[in-house]
Amino acid sequence: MELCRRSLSNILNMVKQEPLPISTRILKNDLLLKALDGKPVHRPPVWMMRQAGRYLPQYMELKNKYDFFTRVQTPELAAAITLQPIDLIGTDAAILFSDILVVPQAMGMEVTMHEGKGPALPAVIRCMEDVEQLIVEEAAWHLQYVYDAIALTKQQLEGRVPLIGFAGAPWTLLCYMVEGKGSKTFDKAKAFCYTQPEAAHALLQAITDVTIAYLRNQIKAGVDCLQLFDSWGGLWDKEDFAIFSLPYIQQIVQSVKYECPVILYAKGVWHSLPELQETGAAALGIDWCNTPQQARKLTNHSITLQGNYDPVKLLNPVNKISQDVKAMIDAFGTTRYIANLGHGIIPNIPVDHAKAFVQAVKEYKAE
Ligand code: 1CP
Repeated sequence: MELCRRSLSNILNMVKQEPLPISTRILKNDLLLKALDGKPVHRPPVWMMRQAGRYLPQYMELKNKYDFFTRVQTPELAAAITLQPIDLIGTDAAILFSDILVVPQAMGMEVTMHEGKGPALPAVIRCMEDVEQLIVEEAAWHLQYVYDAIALTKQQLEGRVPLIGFAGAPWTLLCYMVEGKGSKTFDKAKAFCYTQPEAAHALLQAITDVTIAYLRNQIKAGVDCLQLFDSWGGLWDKEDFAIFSLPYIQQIVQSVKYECPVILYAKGVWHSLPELQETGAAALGIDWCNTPQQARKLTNHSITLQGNYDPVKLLNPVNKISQDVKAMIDAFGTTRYIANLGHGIIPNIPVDHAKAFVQAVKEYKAE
C-alpha cells in the first residue's frame, strides 16, 4: 500500500477544523443504531467481534508488511483494515481496527506484540509507587492517532454503516498491566487486588479516568457507538466483580451514555447481567455460556442483547451455520437484538463461513 502522508494530513486537518460533513453523519444503514434504541427493524443488524483480523487474507497481506503497532498507529492502515470486513463480508457495522492495550501504552507502559504469543508488558505494575508513576491527565492526548483513524474511517465509510469505537474495561486492562501478558487465570492480577486493594483501586480509577477522556475524544472524532470490553470480567465471582470491575464500568458508561450508546460486553458475567443493565448501557453482549432465554429473563426483556454464537461453531458446514443463526434469532427475537459472535472470531475460520453467518442474518425471515 502507498502511504500518502501529505494528502492524509490535509484530510485530517480539514476534519479537525470542521464538523464532520453531513454525508458522513447520515447513515445509509442505521440498523445497529435502531436496535440499540429498541426501535423496530425488518431484521437484526449483524457484525462480528474481531471482524477486522486474521481470518481475512487481505488483512494478512498488511500484517506481513507492517508490524502490529504500525498498523494500529497509521490512520491509513487502520482505516483500510477497518473497512475490509465491510467490503468483503458485508457486516452492518465497522469496528475501528485498534487494540485495548493502546491505553496502558498512552499511560506510559511499554507494550509489544509477539506473533503467536500475544502482548507483552515488560515493566508491570507491582505496587502503589508504580501506579503513581503512570501518566493520567494527558494520556488521552497521546492517542491522537486513534482519533485521526476514526475521522479518516468515517470519511471512507461515506455513511455506509455506523462506526463502533471501543476501549477495554478497567479490570481487563489491569489484568495486562499487572500480569504483563495473557493468562488463563490472571492469578497475579487477582492477587494484586486481594493483597494490595488500595493500589488496585487507585490503578482502576486511573484507568477509568483515562478511558472516559479517551472515549469522549472518540465520540468527538465521529464514532456512532461504543463497545466496552470486559473480556476477563468472568474471572471474578459475583461479589468480587462488584468490587473490582462493576463500579468502574458504571462510571465510564454514565460519563458517555448521553453522548453515545454503549454496548457492554463482559464475558462470563451472566451472574451480574441485571447490575450491568443498571449501568445505563444501551446493550449487553452475551457469550454462549448463557442461553438467549436466560439472558432475556435476567434482563427483564428490556434491553438490547448482542451475541452469542460460539465463534468455533463457524467451523461447521455453512448449511449448519445458517440453521443455527436462524434458531439464534428465533430465540433472541428480532427487536432489541444485534446478531454477533459470543467472543472474537478465530483466525482459522474460512472466509466463506464468516460470510454465511452474516448472510443468514440478512436473509432471516420469522415464520
Ligand atoms: O497481528 C495480529 O493480527 C494480532 C492479533 C490482534 C488483533 C487483530 C490483536 C492482538 N489485537 C487485534 C485487534 C483488536 N483487538 C480489535 C480490532 C477490531 C475488531 O474487533 O475487529 C479489538 C476490538 C481488540 C480488542 C482486544 N485486544 C481485546 C478485547 C476483545 C477480546 O477479544 O476479548 C483483548 C483482550 C485484546 C488484547 C489482545 N490483543 C491482541 C491479542 C492476541 C490479545 C489477547 C491476548 C490474550 O490472550 O490475553
